[in-house]
Amino acid sequence: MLILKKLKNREKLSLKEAAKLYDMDLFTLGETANTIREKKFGKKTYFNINRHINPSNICKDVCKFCAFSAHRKNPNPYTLSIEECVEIAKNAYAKGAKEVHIVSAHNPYVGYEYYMNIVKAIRGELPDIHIKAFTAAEVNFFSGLSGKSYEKVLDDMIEAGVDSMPGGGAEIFDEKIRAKICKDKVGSENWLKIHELWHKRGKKSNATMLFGHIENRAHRIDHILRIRDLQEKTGGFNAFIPLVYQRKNNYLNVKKFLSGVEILKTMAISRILLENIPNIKAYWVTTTLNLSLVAQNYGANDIDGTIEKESINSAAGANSANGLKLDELVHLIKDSGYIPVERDSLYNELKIYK
Ligand code: V47
Repeated sequence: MLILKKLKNREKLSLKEAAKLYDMDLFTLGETANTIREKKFGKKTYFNINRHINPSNICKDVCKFCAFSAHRKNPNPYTLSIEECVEIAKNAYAKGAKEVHIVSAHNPYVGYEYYMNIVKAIRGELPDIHIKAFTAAEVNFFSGLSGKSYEKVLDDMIEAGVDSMPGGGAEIFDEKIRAKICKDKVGSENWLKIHELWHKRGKKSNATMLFGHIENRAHRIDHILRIRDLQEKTGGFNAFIPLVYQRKNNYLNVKKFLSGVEILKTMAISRILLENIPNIKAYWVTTTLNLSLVAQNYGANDIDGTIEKESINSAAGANSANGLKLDELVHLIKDSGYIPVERDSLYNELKIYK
């Protein structure tokens, strides 16, 4: 098969060729993806010790897949004070967390400074912790809120103490699907532009893809290839994270859900098409723990971290509200035949659990 031959020769696939990957059987895809994975990482699987902080769930936007923001199906609005955010970060740090992952709903009532001050206050108390904060969707929202350019917002984030950006808000880049699921959110071009500007500042970020809702396979391929193109220009993405759509408490009326085979094929295809991105993360929160462990054989080399508290996906039905204990994570990776490696947020290895 021509595509397989091209892949073996490490040749770049065109959109048309890439779209045919889903027609291949799972085992061939898995074998191809696993070869790339093992060449890069052997049997190592990365995780980190982190803490998610979601400062507010009050949102000016209405994304149909979202169960986190306060609305009819989840009517419990909250906004944490800056002091509360700092307390959460300090407690997590005391328990071993090396990263805080800060993502908020787009709360228009608290003001631009609120967001920057959360970062400044955490940085002031915890000079060593890695602050991964604010998706490109938030950067776009901050820009509208403050009248500042993307460039200025990103510079302010760096000055406040943000180290890297998470990959959220990408959803699916296809403009027609995007208009149906999250029409007021940052557009695809601007999502990519914001990451490009961030990378130009010498900073790293991740990229996600939300799949398993109303998109089709071609939309996923298109999404992955747009990420591949930007990575070719900047080299600034550390990880690609295919997020499996969670169905509860939201307004997307999805009737057909993905099979495990389709999820694993998507992991494998991500690994195959994104050879230029170092890490493929099977985020255990949306992939489920069991399937994340299987995904290690299908290209994934990272399963995120202990998290401690998770609000966005657990609101939509994921089994992640209270994170995962370190011991459990380590044992699960070991028992599945892989070597657990604690990493920092920039993928430096901190501890190998032999
Ligand atoms: O952008 C919202 C997604 C994302 C649902 O960069 C949903 O390391 C599934 O981006 N079903 C936020 N997904 C989470 C995120 C993330 C997570 C872990 C690590 C990193 C990283 C980034 O959650 C949102 C959106 O795409 N999301 N609702 C849902 N119902």
